[in-house]
Amino acid sequence: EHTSRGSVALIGAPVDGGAGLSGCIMGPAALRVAGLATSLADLGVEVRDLGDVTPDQVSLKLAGATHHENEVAGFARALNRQGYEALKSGATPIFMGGDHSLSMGSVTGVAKYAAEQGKKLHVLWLDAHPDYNTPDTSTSGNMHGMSAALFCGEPGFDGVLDEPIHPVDPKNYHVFGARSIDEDEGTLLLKRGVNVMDMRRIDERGVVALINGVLDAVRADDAMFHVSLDVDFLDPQFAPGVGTTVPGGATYREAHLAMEMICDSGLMSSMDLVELNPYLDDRGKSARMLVALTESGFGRRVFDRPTSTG
Ligand code: 6HN
Ligand code: MN
Ligand code: MN
Ligand code: MN
Repeated sequence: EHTSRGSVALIGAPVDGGAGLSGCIMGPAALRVAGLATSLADLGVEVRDLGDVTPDQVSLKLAGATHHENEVAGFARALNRQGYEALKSGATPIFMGGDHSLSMGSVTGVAKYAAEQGKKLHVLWLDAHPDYNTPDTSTSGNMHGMSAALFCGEPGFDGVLDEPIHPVDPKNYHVFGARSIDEDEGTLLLKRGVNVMDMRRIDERGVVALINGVLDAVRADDAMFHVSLDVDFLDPQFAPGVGTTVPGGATYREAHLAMEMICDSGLMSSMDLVELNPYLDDRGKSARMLVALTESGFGRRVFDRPTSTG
């Protein structure tokens, strides 16, 4: 009872310049080697691999010490178009990163499609970080820490996309697993009313109550639902192949439970798999983890049971 959309479209996004460390360029290749397409096919999902996108040529200068804006913007523009087209064709796009700056393209493309359908878009961000810096608040200049600020319509990103965006309402931006938030970033998140579920809240309330809260909000709005999975959502012991490890992350079961509940809801309409850095990985461990979590999001279960809500 996974997503009602017909098929999955895999879209490779080997963008690397948004992260502080290089290596995410190999992410899409590692996800293919780890068997993402065949794993989904084995679950009865129809899969098309559209290959890696070719970034647009862009010439742009953002404020402050922002790095690699042309590479990031080039991928964002191409991914925006591909994601929009994939949804229009009836498929569920899965964007294979690449660093998290790719969501500047994936989410804005999905938002464009949602707006055309007269629908709102909710975004669930499974990540150690909220990625809500602007070129003004960022202390690193790394654009993978800015993607959500862009798609929620914060200022400072003029010229990254080549058309006006349909901003996600910050109240419909749900961060799950946060445990590293920059000072000015935190101030902005509070001001905008973003739904930040940090690790302490997950410890206190548990995955089930919090994820059900998100799913209820999506249902109440009859909205589209994008899930963005950053490798560093997981505790580094389960997924070391990422440049921005932070201790105290989601366990193997917490992460799977979240994906299983998302699957049962039937609500997910698009997904990102980001920040996989195969150069830093331990014999494919993190790539396999992303594949396994995607399987849980598309119907893999240990045991069938009469009700899906347990
Ligand atoms: N990510 N907040 C830090 C920064 O540089 O802005 C870390 C960003 C991490 C990015 O998780 O995709
Ligand atoms: Mn620059
Ligand atoms: Mn991230
Ligand atoms: Mn992160």
